[in-house]
Amino acid sequence: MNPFHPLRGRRLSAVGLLAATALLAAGTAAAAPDATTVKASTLGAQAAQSGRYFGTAAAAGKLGDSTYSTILDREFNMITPENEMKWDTTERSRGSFNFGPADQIVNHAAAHGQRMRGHTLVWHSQLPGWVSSITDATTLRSVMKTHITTEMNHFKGKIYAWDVVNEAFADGSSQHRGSVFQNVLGNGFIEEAFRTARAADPAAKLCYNDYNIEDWNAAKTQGVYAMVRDFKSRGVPIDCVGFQSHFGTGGPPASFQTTLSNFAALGVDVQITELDIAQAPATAYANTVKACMNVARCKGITVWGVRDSDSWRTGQKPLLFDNNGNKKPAYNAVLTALGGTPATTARASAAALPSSFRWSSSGALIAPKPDSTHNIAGIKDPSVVYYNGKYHVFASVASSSGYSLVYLSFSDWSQAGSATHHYLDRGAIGTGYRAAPQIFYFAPQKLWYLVYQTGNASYSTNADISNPNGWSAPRNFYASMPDIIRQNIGGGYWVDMWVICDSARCYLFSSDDNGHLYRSQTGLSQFPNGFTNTVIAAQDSNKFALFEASNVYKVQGSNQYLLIVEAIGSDGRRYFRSWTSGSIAGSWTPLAATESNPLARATNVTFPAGAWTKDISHGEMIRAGYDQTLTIPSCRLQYLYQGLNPNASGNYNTLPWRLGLLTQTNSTC
Ligand code: G2I
Repeated sequence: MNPFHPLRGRRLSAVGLLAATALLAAGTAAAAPDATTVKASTLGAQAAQSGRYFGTAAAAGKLGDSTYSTILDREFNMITPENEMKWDTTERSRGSFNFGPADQIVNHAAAHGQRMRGHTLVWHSQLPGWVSSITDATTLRSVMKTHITTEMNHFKGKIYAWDVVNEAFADGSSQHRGSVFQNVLGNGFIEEAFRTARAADPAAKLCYNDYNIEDWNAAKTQGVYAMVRDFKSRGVPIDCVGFQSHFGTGGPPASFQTTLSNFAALGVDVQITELDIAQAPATAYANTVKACMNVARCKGITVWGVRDSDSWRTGQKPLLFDNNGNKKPAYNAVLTALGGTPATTARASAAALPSSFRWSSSGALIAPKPDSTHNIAGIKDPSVVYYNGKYHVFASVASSSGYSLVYLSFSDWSQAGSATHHYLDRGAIGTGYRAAPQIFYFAPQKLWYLVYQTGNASYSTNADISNPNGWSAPRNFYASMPDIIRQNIGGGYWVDMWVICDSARCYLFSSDDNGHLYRSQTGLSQFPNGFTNTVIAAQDSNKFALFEASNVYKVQGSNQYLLIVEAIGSDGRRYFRSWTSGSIAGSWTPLAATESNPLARATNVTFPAGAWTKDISHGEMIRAGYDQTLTIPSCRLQYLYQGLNPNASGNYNTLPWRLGLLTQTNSTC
């Protein structure tokens, strides 16, 4: 953001304004992606294009294996812990809970924007002896209730769907199998488990999960179907059925799609939850995926492991990646069946993002809260992460005497307006010019970073994002303004510092209110030190077309980065332009980059709660994770922005900026 410049009321001529736009392009620029033909090049991103997910089972002990985690984070946007949420890990002895291994996976998923399936709460297998030896119904009922409630409470808000009961039906039969739950509690134990689960976490989807229920003609399938039909007719809470899909070389039975659609017709989602196929024939995998794609309520597919060497049936080589992490023929068959293009022929610019956008805006959700020492007129430049069940918002607060920073947190946007505002100048960050914050978790150091402008590019760190007093005193990224900025800044201001990292480097972007976007870099292991090699990443001869407030993000499940930059339109109003690139330091290809096809401008935003602003100005996307990779989802984007009463005028620093939330309305998921 521009702290000093009184640009309001300025009207610019549209003629020739954007025609003059020319971004620096290093290397060959790809053609602009066409939203109607572009295909994604990873399983998760491709599944997302039809509103589905593509997941895998993962093991906590393998997250440190970089081949494994690279594939995990590139390809999959749903994770099921392979063993870590099972009873023999989570409650090995009565009342003594251990969520450590599962937390590792949940934290990894949160940091990488992946959703989670919870597996599993009530299962006859991997059950500690102290449970299976219970003979008294009152005790077992109480033990089961405590187990479900404690585990679901621990992971509340972090699990998309729970396998509440697993494998309760007998092989080759339509009856329940024998188990301590069946034998001691009787047929009603499944219903009891589901009712307990709904009470524990009403937001999670509750699934019944089993194997050998894929063939519509099998007695076991009919038994589970009758149970789900009965539950739905009596209002027993059940939302989904998981078909494990551990197949032999022939793949799914011919009736699999019929089975999926018949269950879906009962009013539940269906999911393929543990897919693996002996020898991984490409056709068998493709047939499985097609069965899901042809059923609207088939919400996603999870394979049971990453590489063949990770599989519980490793000798049968049943997965999509070989022991070295190479894609097998079945991988391309799956990507194609999901509607994608195999990576060998995919275009470098493949993106899940559309090339035009439409949004709906909230009303003004967050207004300044002046106090006796903060005579604040506007709240601006928000940065936001969703972490630990809360939105954490950092913003500039502006008054006639200058700028400082504020922090607030809330669990739901409906509570944003009532959240307490903590002024960060009360702590070590101190008073004076501090503005335009950016928040992220730097995973390699297990530290939160707050990056902001002070005249230099500065940062503070904190081990606990929720503690406003925990921030360190400001330090600078640069000894002084880099020469290239000094030479190009003209009459502008050095503003809006923005850090993003890939697996090797961190990059620091900044703007100069004079038509230049700068980029410096340092090694991931050197961060926050060593920013050097400052270059002009993008420029425009019309400074208003490439003004300030740039953000750069990784698009989840794709090889794409998104750049957005705030511009001042021919009507004098703020709006955003966008570009994509295959790498952070690469060339930027226009996506929605004009006044008539903007990323976000008052002209492509509807205001159901009233058109409270004509400016869509400095803000931040709601990210899929919270770490230094700044990953955003590829669909249903949300952008927290600053807006302004169109009739406001006067000193730029005392304008009544408020924060509102845009939600994308033209995504396909
Ligand atoms: O059996 C295949 C799957 C069938 N449906 C339910 C799933 O939860 C089940 O997964 C497998 C895991 O893939 C295995 O990894 O469940 C097995 C246990 O029933 C898991 O095996 C266990 C071994 O039995 C343990 O000895 C071992 O310590 O894996 C553990 C961790 O490697």
